[in-house]
Amino acid sequence: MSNLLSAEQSEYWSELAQTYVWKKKWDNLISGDFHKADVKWFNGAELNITENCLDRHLENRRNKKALIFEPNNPNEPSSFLTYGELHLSVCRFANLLKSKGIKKGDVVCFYMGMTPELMIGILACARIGAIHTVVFGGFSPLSLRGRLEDSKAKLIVTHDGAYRGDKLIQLKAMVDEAIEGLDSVETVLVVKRTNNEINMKGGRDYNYETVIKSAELYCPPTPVEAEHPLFILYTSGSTGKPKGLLHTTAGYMVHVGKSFKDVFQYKENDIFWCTADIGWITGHSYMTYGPLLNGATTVMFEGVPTFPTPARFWEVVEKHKVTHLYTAPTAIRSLEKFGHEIPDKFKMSSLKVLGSVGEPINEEAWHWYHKHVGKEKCPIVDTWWQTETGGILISPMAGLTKLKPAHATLPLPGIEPCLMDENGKEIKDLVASGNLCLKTPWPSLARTIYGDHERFIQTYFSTYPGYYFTGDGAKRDSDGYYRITGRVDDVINVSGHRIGTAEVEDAINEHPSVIESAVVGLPHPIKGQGLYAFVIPVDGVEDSEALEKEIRETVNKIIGPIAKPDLIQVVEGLPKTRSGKIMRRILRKIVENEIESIGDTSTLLNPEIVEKLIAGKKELN
Ligand code: 6R9
Repeated sequence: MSNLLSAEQSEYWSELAQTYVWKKKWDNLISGDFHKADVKWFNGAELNITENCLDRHLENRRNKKALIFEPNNPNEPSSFLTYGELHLSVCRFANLLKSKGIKKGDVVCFYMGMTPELMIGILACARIGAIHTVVFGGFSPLSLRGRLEDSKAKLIVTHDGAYRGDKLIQLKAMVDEAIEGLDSVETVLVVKRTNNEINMKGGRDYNYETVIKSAELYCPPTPVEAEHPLFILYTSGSTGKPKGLLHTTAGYMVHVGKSFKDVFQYKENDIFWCTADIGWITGHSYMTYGPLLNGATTVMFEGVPTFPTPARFWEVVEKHKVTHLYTAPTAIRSLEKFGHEIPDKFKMSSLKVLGSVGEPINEEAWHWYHKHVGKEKCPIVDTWWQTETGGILISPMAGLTKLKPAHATLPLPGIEPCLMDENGKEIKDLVASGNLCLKTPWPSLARTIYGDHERFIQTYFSTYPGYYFTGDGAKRDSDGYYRITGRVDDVINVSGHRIGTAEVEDAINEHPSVIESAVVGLPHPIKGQGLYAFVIPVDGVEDSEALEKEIRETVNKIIGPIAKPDLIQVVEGLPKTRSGKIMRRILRKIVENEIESIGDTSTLLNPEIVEKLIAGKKELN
């Protein structure tokens, strides 16, 4: 037993783990500590997570719907897979992967739209001990290439094209571009969706529909060690290139399955709809693994909230009798904009619980969601967690925890958050505000940054030795409730997606007319935060619409559309310290219109620049 956990915590996690199916039980619950960032759980155990998601339900839930698929276009019929059918599909996909040479420990990349094959595919990897890495379809070919180089994926699964609202995204063509000259990718499986014309390279590219035909119907689950990698998921940090967070099998399973049940108070026959894309952690944990571990029915939606009309979400809720809707504040705000008359037309009487995730939810959006969607009878669970934490850590339990708008409230069982002051000490007072850390390990914490354990230690365990540092700031009130205030590092949360300022700056600086740039978060009515870029051009280049357009296009090409700056201000200089460091704090104050709290600028290398930046500030339309 680790001296990090209390006896009660150890008992809690081991009793919980007993509720799952194991090939071999663990010898010891936990080893390692936060100092070396080498915590391991359920040492010596063997299992297969898909046996827990699928096989064990076959006896009682074979004919129950596991997955309901709602296509982008409402005129196309929806479809579903029962547990029996999902099990069969996963087995066949797993056999197909094997026939293409994929073995335990190999990495398989998914760059797809949201169709059942994506969920089937990642489960097929888990079935044979291969590691999945899903790259969101909104990332550019260059971003995809970076992730492929880092993960050394041998096989990619993609679509010919993907539908998102009124757009057709040419995924296969983007894959072709991404893997040009990249030898590590041996095979590309192409699932047909849009029937747009694509190029197929002989010996490398295969039509999924053709090759799946010869796949055997049953694939036994490969037993893997508790700490065998389950997936890699890339996310942005405050510096450098995206980090591939590595999650392992047993610990992830144990916490994700239980947190799903606890937070949402899931009951048999509920219909759970998480609107996230599987390209993000929420789609992994609460569209796929969490619901399936509990034998639930999970809804997968291919489209976007506003296509073909802003009533789409409410239509889906009524059509599939959704009981749980789990979405992001940015989606709520984007629908709020069209007026409450739209959701007011829908009874949505099936709804029992609403969820929020991805960014702080502002009180106005909270009340709108509560009144017009939940009709004042559904609790809202404001769930705080991260790609790194694997599952929800701080959240109300629906119907059990007294709610406070915009508060993530209390930690889940077994979880021990704390707040740190500016001297790096834990704040013992109940009412406090500080940087949010976790004091003790929990099973679903990521184990490392793929290929860079040193960076893992540096990023999460060095700021406060002995603690996991989240990168978020938070407040704690007299009820012990946590309210997450947002990132305290250089990560910007755009529509609930994490974007590193350094990454965007590097992309902007690739433009030949740019010398230097600085990107900060911009308060944004829909996205929560947008991106505001200050750009220093080379001599003789003036601010122009054409330049701004080119800069956005450069970012689009290097990272993808989600990282395009909302506003670009061309400037002659940036406020710098005498050691040459950009004073981002000042830039943030300018962008947030908090000029009076900029403070003393006299120690800057170039104090005169501040006034000029304020004078030239751009505004959202
Ligand atoms: C699950 C997910 C993590 C960051 C996190 C924080 C913000 C997530 C939140 C929230 C306030 C909530 N965040 N949930 N902030 N209230 N309920 O979103 O993972 O994409 O890794 O983002 O999102 O800033 O640190 P990920």
